[in-house]
Amino acid sequence: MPANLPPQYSKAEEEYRHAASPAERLEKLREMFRLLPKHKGTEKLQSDLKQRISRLKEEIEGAKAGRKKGGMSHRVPREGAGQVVLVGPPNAGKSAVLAALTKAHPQVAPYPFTTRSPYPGIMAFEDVRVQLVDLPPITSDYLESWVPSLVRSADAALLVTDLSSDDSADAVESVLARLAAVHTELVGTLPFDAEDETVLHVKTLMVANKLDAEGARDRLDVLREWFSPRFEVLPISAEGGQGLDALRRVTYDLLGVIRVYTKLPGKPVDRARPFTIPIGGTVLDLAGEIHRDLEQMLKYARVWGSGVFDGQTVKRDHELHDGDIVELHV
Ligand SMILES: Nc1nc2c(ncn2[C@@H]2O[C@H](COP(=O)(O)OP(=O)(O)OP(=O)(O)O)[C@@H](O)[C@H]2O)c(=O)[nH]1
Ligand SMILES: [Mg+2]
Repeated sequence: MPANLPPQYSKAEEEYRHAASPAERLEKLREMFRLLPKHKGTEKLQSDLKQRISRLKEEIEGAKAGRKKGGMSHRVPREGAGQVVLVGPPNAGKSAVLAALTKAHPQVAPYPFTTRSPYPGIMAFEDVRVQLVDLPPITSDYLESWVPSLVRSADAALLVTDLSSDDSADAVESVLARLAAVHTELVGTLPFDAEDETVLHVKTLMVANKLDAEGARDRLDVLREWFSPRFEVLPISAEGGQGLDALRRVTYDLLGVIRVYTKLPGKPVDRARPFTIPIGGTVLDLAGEIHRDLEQMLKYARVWGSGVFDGQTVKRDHELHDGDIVELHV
């Protein structure tokens, strides 16, 4: 990639990689093309972008034609502190995991290919809410066309595997390969510096389900041997209940956020509803999370919590910590 691309281009590219729908991706690709300086050094990139734009246009037109025949939209509006998708091979217990962690009632059945459309539910973890989205299974020859964009726009993924089956390592490799083929890589740890800009990495935890099944412990050892250190493997039983508390916590941890409580001057803290911001986020990030205008108006804040004395006055760029209480002054 040429080093002299304007920052607006990189911003559009970042937005492209996180776009939730093909239409949004197309808009971002066009913006990237517009922002790309047109000279000899970018010729390859220009032609590459043009190709991607025309391919995506075809894809969208094809999907529109399909929808007229009775298809439906599969977007899932985000809710809570973050969105986590459930992916995996057929019959692994993805829907059972959703049913165990939330109040949702997806169909759970003893045969593969039960789930056909995205099914959301809200998981409570302490005082935060995390949205889980159950998805249809993925195999080497089955991947619903809309699944990759939902995986790409999620904040993290749970890769559910089946400890009652001897084929689960192979089945998981098929899931990973199928998603990788559409530039979507599930990874245990996000790369510090992505080599290939077209690939989107999604932070993922492997959830080894059906720990209650006969022979599950031995299969768990095999899975750990096979997939570590690529993924952390958490054994659970969605139906027996083992490991579910741990799963709630690590699912929240996957989001990489902290909880911050706000208060008005002279009033007690509002404990009912924490705001969540990315780890490393500042007072300004919190203001932006509350309201866009607040970001502009914010002058300073007072903080009760880590690394400050009670009620210390801090600047807009002060880094917040989990559990901090913040009073914003405009
Ligand atoms: N023994 C045991 N069986 C489980 C557990 N979780 C799910 N199952 C069973 O596994 C089967 C598949 O469960 P589902 O939740 O429908 O699996 P899925 O991954 O959503 O399947 P698809 O939607 O077809 O991809 C059902 O018969 C469940 O009862 C578990 O923790 N232990
Ligand atoms: Mg299912």
